[in-house]
Amino acid sequence: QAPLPVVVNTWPFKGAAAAAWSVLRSGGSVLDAVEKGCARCEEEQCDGTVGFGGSPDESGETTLDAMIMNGNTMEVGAVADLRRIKNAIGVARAVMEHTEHTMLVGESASLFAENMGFVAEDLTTDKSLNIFSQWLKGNCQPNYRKNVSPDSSKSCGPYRPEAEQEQNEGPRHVNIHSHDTIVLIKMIVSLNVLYCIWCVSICSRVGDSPIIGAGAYADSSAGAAAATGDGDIMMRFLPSYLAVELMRAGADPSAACKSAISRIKRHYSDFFGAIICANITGHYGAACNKAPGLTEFHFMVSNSESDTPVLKS
Ligand code: SD4
Repeated sequence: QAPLPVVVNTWPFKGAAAAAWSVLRSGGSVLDAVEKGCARCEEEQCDGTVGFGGSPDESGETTLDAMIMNGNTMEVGAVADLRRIKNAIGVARAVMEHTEHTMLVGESASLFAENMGFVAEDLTTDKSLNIFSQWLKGNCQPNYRKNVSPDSSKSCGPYRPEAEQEQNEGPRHVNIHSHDTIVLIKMIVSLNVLYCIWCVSICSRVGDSPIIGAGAYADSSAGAAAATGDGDIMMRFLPSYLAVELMRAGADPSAACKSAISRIKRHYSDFFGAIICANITGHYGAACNKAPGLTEFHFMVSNSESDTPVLKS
């Protein structure tokens, strides 16, 4: 038995880890801890990539994905392609607590949020505008479309389908600077969160973060897991669900994460991504695919052993 509770979050997002841990330490609920931790990242734009001002879509708008899951009750709230609302994790929680639904998407999700009292704001920043204007100038790789070609002299969009000819999918340019997710795991109940995005993505693109079993999964009878990385690839394998089921079958958390990563590697050997998980005895683990752009993966652990979040890799 390892110390419980334990909070595990992806990437060296110390502020988020500290926010979640301080809620638990002062006797707050797990859901509050998860929400506060994720919300801290939304406010701090962790690493400059989470939350508002993140990479825009092809219309220049930043949209957000988020999910929160209660591993005791198996209730979930998720939002995808959320517009104008910075606190995506708060909206996900509102979906869970104030509706009978599991996921709301797009403009209607934003209207729901506004009706629930969330403030509508522009999610654009100078940084996201700059990414967008570089993209308009053709200064980025069209790495998220296949069998299409730019219909102008630019090297990226707008695109039209290639007429007859099959074109191989080029290398995917996802790297440590295009990650945009904070995922927190707290045992017994769990959570997860959010956000997607590429350098620039096709409008209405949804990542793995709000997809149950892909971006995260929690079941208080087995454990919880969450994923970060190239969601377009990773969601095809439900790696978080797989990791939890492997722990249920007796695998230790590190082995469960490694197996979930290996499953994806069979098809996409150099995909960019990592998984973290924790079981109900307080043990945790992580694994990443050592690939171009990700040779080492860092995550944070908070439990009573140190009482402040500790960086692991
Ligand atoms: C996505 N998985 O939307 C997210 C991005 C991410 O670390 O986690 N990056 O594909």
